[in-house]
Amino acid sequence: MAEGRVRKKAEQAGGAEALIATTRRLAEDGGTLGARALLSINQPDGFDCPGCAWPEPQDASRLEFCENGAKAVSFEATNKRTTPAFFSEHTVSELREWSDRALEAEGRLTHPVRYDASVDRYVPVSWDDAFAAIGQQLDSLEDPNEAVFYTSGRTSNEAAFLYQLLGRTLGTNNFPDCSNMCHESSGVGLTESLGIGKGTVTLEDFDHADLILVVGQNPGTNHPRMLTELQAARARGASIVSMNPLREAALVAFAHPKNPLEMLPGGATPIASHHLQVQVGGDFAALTGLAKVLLEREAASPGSVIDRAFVEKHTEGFAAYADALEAATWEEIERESGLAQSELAAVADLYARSERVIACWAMGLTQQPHAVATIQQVVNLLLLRGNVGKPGAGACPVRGHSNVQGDRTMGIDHDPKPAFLDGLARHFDLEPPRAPGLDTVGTIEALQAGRVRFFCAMGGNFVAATPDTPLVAAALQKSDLNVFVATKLNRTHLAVGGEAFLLPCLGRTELDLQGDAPQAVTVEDSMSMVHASQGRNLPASSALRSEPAIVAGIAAATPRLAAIDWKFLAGDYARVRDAIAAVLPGLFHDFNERIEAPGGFYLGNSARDRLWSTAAGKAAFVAAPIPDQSLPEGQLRLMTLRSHDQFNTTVYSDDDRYRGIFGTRKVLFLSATDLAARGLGDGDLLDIRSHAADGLERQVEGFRAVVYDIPPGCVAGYFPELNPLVAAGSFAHRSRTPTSKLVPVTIERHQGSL
Ligand SMILES: Nc1nc2c(c(=O)[nH]1)N[C@H]1C(S)=C(S)[C@@H](COP(=O)(O)OP(=O)(O)OC[C@H]3O[C@@H](n4cnc5c(=O)[nH]c(N)nc54)[C@H](O)[C@@H]3O)O[C@H]1N2
Ligand SMILES: Nc1nc2c(c(=O)[nH]1)N[C@H]1C(S)=C(S)[C@@H](COP(=O)(O)OP(=O)(O)OC[C@H]3O[C@@H](n4cnc5c(=O)[nH]c(N)nc54)[C@H](O)[C@@H]3O)O[C@H]1N2
Ligand SMILES: [Mo]
Repeated sequence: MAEGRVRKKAEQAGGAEALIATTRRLAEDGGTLGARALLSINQPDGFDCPGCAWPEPQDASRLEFCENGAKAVSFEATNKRTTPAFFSEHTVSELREWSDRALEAEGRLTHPVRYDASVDRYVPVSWDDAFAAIGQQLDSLEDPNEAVFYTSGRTSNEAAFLYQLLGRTLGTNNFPDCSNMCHESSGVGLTESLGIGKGTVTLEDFDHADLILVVGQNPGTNHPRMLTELQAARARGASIVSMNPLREAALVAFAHPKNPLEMLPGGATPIASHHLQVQVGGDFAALTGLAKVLLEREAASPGSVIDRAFVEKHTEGFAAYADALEAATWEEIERESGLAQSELAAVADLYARSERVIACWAMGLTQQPHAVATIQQVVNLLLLRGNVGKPGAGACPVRGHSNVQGDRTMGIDHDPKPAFLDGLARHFDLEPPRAPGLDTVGTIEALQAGRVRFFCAMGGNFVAATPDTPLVAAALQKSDLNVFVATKLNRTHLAVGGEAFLLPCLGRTELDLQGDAPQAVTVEDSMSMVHASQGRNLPASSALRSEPAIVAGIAAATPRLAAIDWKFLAGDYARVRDAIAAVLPGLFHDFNERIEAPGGFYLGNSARDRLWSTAAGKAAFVAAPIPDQSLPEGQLRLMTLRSHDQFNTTVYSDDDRYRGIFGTRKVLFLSATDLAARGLGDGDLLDIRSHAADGLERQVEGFRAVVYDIPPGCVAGYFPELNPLVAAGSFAHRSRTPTSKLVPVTIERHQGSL
């Protein structure tokens, strides 16, 4: 043990040096390197990386952090400050003209401020006055459903639990969250197919898989620590198949020669053994093709491919699924997927030869119009060979925000599970509302209709992250009171409504004292491991409060919520955890004791144990015909992506070095074929127009054409710059996730000068 620790220290130092080099530019921008902070990322007694939700290895001697995690930490640990003096110098109208990047570059918020319409500025306010005004407003609502509580996935379990408790004590389930725009489709699809909306694998399964599918995901940028697993799997002979319209760096492509993949464990070696360059939205057809080959092989040699014992004992719906596969023609599979039958057959045969298969996916699947049905095709494929509930196999939706999965478990859910509400009712002696509340798309509709009087955002950047940026910004202005809890200024905070409060909070990396006692929070990663996180950095300002303290402050100032002793609860987060344990005893019994274990504890997963909490008590094959997604002549399928230098709406720089883009984010990646067909060339300036069912005109201007290896008919560009093209009314069936990955667009040469 002692030896392990010494080795860990040595590795830490080396790792930190490399990271310091890669984050030097951030320092030049005014970010502190936060070297001390970097050293405690993902350590047993440190804080959880605020980057992504990829789990930490259980082996404590294995230090895990990555370049992009370091960026997230450095960005929070910046020494720049957005003070009341800054707000006195700039009107809110003026700040609306600033770029998202410029707003956040001002650094950490330091003091609570209130919007004063008479001077069009945020002005200082005391915490007590802010809480009193917010509490009074909440108390005055005639209908609790006039209030909306948004959450972004960085919020800790403890803060999220108190936040939902506030809303439900008030009487609403209006909890839209970033998950609605993210993995909602996975939750909906998996719940119906497997009886649980979470991934079934643990990190250890990656050590045993023979084949790992990576569908619609760019781990080299968005989950860099996942590459460690993929590379190790490849090194021991496992196959890795990527399905993606792009040959993403590290996974498939070599990096731009001038820009080596410094921080990628795989160096310049592509990790994937096979690449299926599917067209945007073509996954349903591709997955149908793979399964069709498997059934054909099985018919030729019965018992050779399908795990019949598993299918019979554990599943239902196989016959209808087999019928749907038979009905699908190769002509339509090839046309809709953009892939040749031979390519699909090669991967299907590889799948049939593999004993243990993990399927990973992210936004490339979840943000399509047919996302839920497509994810269910992934599950169907796994079920065919019993690849759920055995070591080295399973479904792995790779979550985004570091605690987005935990927030759901804590009840940040517009459609909460009855058992959770029963637990709240029992423990807090209240009658929580049972009717579903507003999700993100529902909130946008309600804002536009003027039905929201109170909007609160626990983190995030609602205006920039949602579709239809300008329309949402205007709609958020219609509310009577907006409350924003945040670490940095962003576009959302400029949608001030009748009144607004901007309340600055501690970040994950910072020391959180309640009374004199340092507090730990907990988070749940993408593989259902719950563990503690404790910040060490000195807070960016002595006026900051923690998210739990802010929720408790608001609740305690709201007379109609007086039945709960909020300040007592938030005074020691162990008390919040005791309450969570009481509400969810099955998952969180002995919560405070169990987080003492290094690495925390595993929440378990029923499907992993082959217990199917579905209507039929079995895992479900879900059959559906291949959707027709053909577009009118001339339209292209736009997918909106992250660059290597951003975290969602937070843009660190205008570079995307793995894709060879420097100094601008206003680009559109297209095939040479599509450019030539329009008489356009590489580097030309374009205007992009989208086409939605509502007929509204949506356009962005002056984007530079970049010829790229992308299937003809498909184009790509960056989120959030392209969000004005995504229509709020265009969302995935059943999950209502905005379709950020399949936006029908046309392009033309830019009119006028820039
Ligand atoms: N550094 C960094 N890390 C992050 C984030 C960040 O912004 N920066 N964001 C976090 C969050 S909230 C999330 S949700 C995750 C997001 O992680 P990803 O899902 O990897 O993020 P995207 O950039 O949206 O990339 C989607 C990938 O899907 C592919 N794709 C697009 N459309 C299709 C399609 O129709 N079919 C297929 N098969 N592929 C398609 C794209 O080419 C791209 O490779 O990352 C998390 N981690
Ligand atoms: N077109 C398009 N749109 C998309 C996507 C896409 O791929 N394409 N992806 C979608 C996805 S997957 C997601 S998850 C959403 C993301 O949507 P959000 O989660 O709403 O957005 P973020 O950009 O992650 O939020 C950044 C802000 O969070 C605040 N913040 C940072 N840390 C903390 C903290 O510790 N506490 C508090 N209170 N605030 C903090 C800062 O003020 C920062 O400005 O966007 C979605 N929108
Ligand atoms: Mo996300």
